[in-house]
Amino acid sequence: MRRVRNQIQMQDSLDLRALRDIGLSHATVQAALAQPRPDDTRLARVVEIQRDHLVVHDGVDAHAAVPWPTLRVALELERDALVVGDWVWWRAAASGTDRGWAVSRLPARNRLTRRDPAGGRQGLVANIDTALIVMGLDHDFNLRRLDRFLVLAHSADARVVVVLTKADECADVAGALARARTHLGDARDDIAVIAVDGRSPDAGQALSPWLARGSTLVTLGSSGAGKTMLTNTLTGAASPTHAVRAADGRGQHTTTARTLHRTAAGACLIDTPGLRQLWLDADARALDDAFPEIGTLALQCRYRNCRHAHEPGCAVRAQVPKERLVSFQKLMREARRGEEDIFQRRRQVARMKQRTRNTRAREAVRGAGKGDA
Ligand SMILES: Nc1nc2c(ncn2[C@@H]2O[C@H](COP(=O)(O)OP(=O)(O)OP(=O)(O)O)[C@@H](O)[C@H]2O)c(=O)[nH]1
Ligand SMILES: [Mg+2]
Ligand SMILES: [Zn+2]
Repeated sequence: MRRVRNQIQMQDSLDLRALRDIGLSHATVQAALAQPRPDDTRLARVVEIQRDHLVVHDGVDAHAAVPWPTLRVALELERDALVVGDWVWWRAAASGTDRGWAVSRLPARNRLTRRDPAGGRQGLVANIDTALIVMGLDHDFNLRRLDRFLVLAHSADARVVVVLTKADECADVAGALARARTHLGDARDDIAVIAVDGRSPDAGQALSPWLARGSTLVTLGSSGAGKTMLTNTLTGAASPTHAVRAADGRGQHTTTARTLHRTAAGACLIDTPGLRQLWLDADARALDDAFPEIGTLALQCRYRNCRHAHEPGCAVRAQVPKERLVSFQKLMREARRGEEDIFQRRRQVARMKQRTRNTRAREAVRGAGKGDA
């Protein structure tokens, strides 16, 4: 092991330093050392996924790449895909014009996932320290949606900052902040809630505690919430001069791909497209974790099987803000439905496998019969 480590250090000590700047953590280095390193490869981070290729960054430059055939097959079999934020062993292209290869993937520290409409699991981003849940203080402010994004962030064990944007357009910023704070309650005082004008450099100041060099953040929120505006402010990118979309003529530019950027302070920030449909990839236990106060208070309900609906002596209903309880119950129903779907799908797969086995057995018998004749 030490020999391998020395090898990596000797070859790449400079690169390792550069890689730390794009979010390489100690845990990932450990994982890299524990894995056999494919020939002629270096560590790189996936910073962008396009339809037919990915872009990886080796700490110095960005390179177009495609998954190595064995990795592609393995990912297809696992119904898994590379996501922005993943670390890979990357092999440079033979010639400058070709695409390089993502040869194998390193285990991720965490991964944000959602269900797809078919019930499968879709990876969104990986290796995240902090999730910025972005909500506009216009029509976008919605506490139930906040809870939904919270569960998503919580399942990856990421720190959460609620960023209320468009503070400049809101008459009662203090009121909105207080509503969000009350909604989350003391149980979630680990979550910071801030209001910003996403176009102003002050936003970077307000977020500075989470923008340490080498840490990785992701923006989450619905379309139009101000995720890209905030990303541009934090990265110091010039104000986007995107073409006006003919379809809506509102001059809005909707993000279509997840991409990792470096902020002026040296953090990595992944901007994501607005999630129109966020099917949760969470089970009942994950929800209990994300709403810790409900489980604690439930111990004080008069009835042990209290559903916190109309039962007398319900401690949860008495103390949890109504909107938060409603979103908990809705998410719980959704999670249970999701779990049922999974069991159903497993039964379906088992039936299909059995049918294939039966068919094979029949064919074998028939084949054997022919051999006899
Ligand atoms: N006044 C004001 N406008 C903002 C602020 N943040 C964003 N906007 C505007 O809101 C609109 C949408 O912002 P975007 O950053 O593109 O929204 P988004 O969340 O990236 O949207 P999608 O990419 O579709 O998910 C743009 O016209 C921005 O200029 C803000 O803090 N104040
Ligand atoms: Mg955007
Ligand atoms: Zn109760």
